[in-house]
This record gives sequence, structure tokens and C-alpha cells, in this order.
Amino acid sequence: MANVRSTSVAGAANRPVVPGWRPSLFTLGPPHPDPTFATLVRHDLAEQAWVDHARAWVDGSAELFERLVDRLAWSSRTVTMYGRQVDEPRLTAAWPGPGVDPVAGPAVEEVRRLLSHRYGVALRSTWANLYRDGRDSVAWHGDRVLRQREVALVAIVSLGEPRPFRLRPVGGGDSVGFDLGLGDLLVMGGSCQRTWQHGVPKVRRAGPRLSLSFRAERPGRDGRGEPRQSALISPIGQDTPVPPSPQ
Ligand SMILES: O=C(O)CCC(=O)C(=O)O
Repeated sequence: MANVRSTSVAGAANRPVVPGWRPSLFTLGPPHPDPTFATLVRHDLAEQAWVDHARAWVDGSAELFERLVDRLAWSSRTVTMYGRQVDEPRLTAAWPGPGVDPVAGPAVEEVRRLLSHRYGVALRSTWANLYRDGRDSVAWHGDRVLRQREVALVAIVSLGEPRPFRLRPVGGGDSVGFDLGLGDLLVMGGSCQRTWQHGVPKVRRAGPRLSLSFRAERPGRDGRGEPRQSALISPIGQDTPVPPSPQ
């Protein structure tokens, strides 16, 4: 993707304006992710890329959305695209780091712990992105560092209103899409950062969506970020469904 520089800082004191935010009744309550990954479905893509999607994986996603919108230090970044400096059409906030969670309560660290355990990778790098309305977006890209690797893992938790998230093969071909929001989890794995691109396109009308992205700085223990067998048993001892076969 383009080179990125952070310029103007909105700051925690300046709560971003998020028009059209009306939390759904189903997303109220204390935030916590589902340790059983009960709704998770595996989608195998071409070129040994895959995507795991778990609908409404985080309960109480509205409360987490509001906390993060209020308290993170949002920046408007400038990116260099085709030699020109342009404002990125979304806000971004860096996460202080694993274990340090002054703003979000325990939910985000629980998300990191569950995902790291399930996929056998240390998901240390975390960023938050805020798409205030349908004009905010991110262009087609594969993650810059990760696309140089044979395989990589990127996990995205979506809070707030659903927005289309699309993937397309680098060499051309049909795109696939998911509407992500309301606590959904999407994990891109295998060759996905190298052989596919993803993006959040502009749309005519959309409420605010916040994405939390988690990346491994290094490949996982098995180098692939595939779900570990031990991770298929939940911490409370229930069997976790194995992702269904390819669709
Ligand atoms: O917000 C999203 O769902 C995608 C974020 C993303 O792809 C990125 O920041 O590189």
C-alpha cells in the first residue's frame, strides 16, 4: 500500500463525530469475546489463502465501540499515493501494547489472548481504525510487511455498524465480501496477504464502524497461523466446533 505518515492528531479529548450511531439492542452489555468460537466458519480461497469468519463473536460490542471511540487517541494520517500526499479517509489509533489496556477494560486483551491461543501466534501488534461514515474507506491492499511472507495472519474485530469488507485475488478474478460489524471476527490466513488484496470501499450510506486489527510480528509456532489442535478445546472444557470444510 502507500507510504503512511501520521500528521494531524485528533486526540482523546476530541471525540470523533460518528453520525448515525444507534446501538442495536443485541450488542448492549459488558463486552466479551466467545471463547468457543461457536459461530466460526472457514472459507478457503484460491492460492492457499483462507478466511475465518465468526459472526457476532464479541458480545456487548456496542459498549466496547463507545469506549474506544471516546478514549483512544485518534489520528488522521497522511499517506503518499502515486507521489502525492493525501489524507487517509478514516481515523487510526495505535494500541499501547499487549497487557497495557488503560482504555478498553479487559475485553481487548481477552480477544488477543483467545486469538493468539487459537492460531498459535503472538498477536502483539494492534491498530484501531474508525470509519465514521460511508465516505471513509481503505483502498485495496495486502498488508505491507506481511505480504512479503509466505504465510501470515491478520485478525480483525469489527464493532459498530456493518460495512462491506471485500477481498480480491491479486492476479484478477472474482472478489468475495463480508458485511463486518456488530462484534464480527474475520481472520485472514495462509497466503492471503500475498495473493489477495482486501479493502473497505466507500458506500453511499453507512453508520460508523471501528475495526481492531491484530497482527503477528513473526509467523506462529508452526509458521502458518493455523488453528492449533489444543486451541480447538475451549478453556471451559467444551468442545469447540472445528471449522467446516471448504465452501
Ligand atoms: O478496517 C478493516 O477492516 C481493514 C483494515 C485494514 O485492512 C488495514 O488497516 O490494513
